[in-house]
Amino acid sequence: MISERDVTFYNDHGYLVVGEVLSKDDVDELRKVTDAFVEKARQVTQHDEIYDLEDSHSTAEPRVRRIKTPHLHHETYARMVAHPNIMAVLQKLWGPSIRFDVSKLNLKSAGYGAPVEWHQDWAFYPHTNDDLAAVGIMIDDVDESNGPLMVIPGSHKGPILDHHIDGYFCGAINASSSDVDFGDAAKLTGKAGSITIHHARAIHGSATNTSGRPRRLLLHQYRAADAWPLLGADQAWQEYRDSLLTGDDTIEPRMTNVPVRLPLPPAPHQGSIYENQKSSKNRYFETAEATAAAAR
Ligand SMILES: O=C(O)CCC(=O)C(=O)O
Repeated sequence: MISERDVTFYNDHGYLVVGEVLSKDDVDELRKVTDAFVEKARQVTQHDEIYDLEDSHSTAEPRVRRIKTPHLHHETYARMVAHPNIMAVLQKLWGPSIRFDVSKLNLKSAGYGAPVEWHQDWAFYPHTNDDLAAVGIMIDDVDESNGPLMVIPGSHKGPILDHHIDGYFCGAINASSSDVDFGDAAKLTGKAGSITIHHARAIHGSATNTSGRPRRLLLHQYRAADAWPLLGADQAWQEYRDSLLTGDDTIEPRMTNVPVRLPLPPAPHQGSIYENQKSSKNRYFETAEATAAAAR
């Protein structure tokens, strides 16, 4: 699925886009299932186990920001977790033994889909080694105008930046006090059925979708089987072991020299990264609500 050149690119830059990973049938099915989930959100009035809602959500106009753990809620999403093409890409990067962590589907709907402030996934879940990445399946065509995922090239080799505010974790980098040049960000665009891969230490974020087209990205978090979460596994032991998708399991974590900052004490707003980031100050991306308020 990917070449040695792609591996070198990923190792140097901390991200990769791979085209034609999913078939058109897979993409059509994902769209259909996702539309049905959004329709069902009419009955939902607040965040729950499945739905994370936009601030402007209503039953008349259901606005879903994220479907949480979609692989647990529909067989179509579950089938994508160990998709052979995705496994082939990850094995080329890390070797044979791959473990799944969790999935989430960020909808970033046309016209208002919420931004995600700059952050490093590693700030949320440091491990004993950093063979960890998030794979984003593009359910829609993604271009520069519908809120592509953006990554600061090479940032996966740098420090873990401060993701705290007022002494609490907030899941976002303070854009005005960091010396990162966010203008350097690469925009991860591609046709529906492509995937993005970003290293867990890479600085990334995405803007409000002000275009007339949705940008639905189904994100899967994966790790090498020998990368152990420093905060401990969320699941029961057997469930953790069952999350091995390919290769061999081990109870001997591989330790490497990685920078760590713990996401503690926890963010005051819980439930999703969007909620965590609510307490951040000096936001980089303007929300649709802020744009509307400024226009009034
Ligand atoms: O959906 C996006 O553009 C950003 C995804 C992300 O970084 C996250 O959900 O943690």
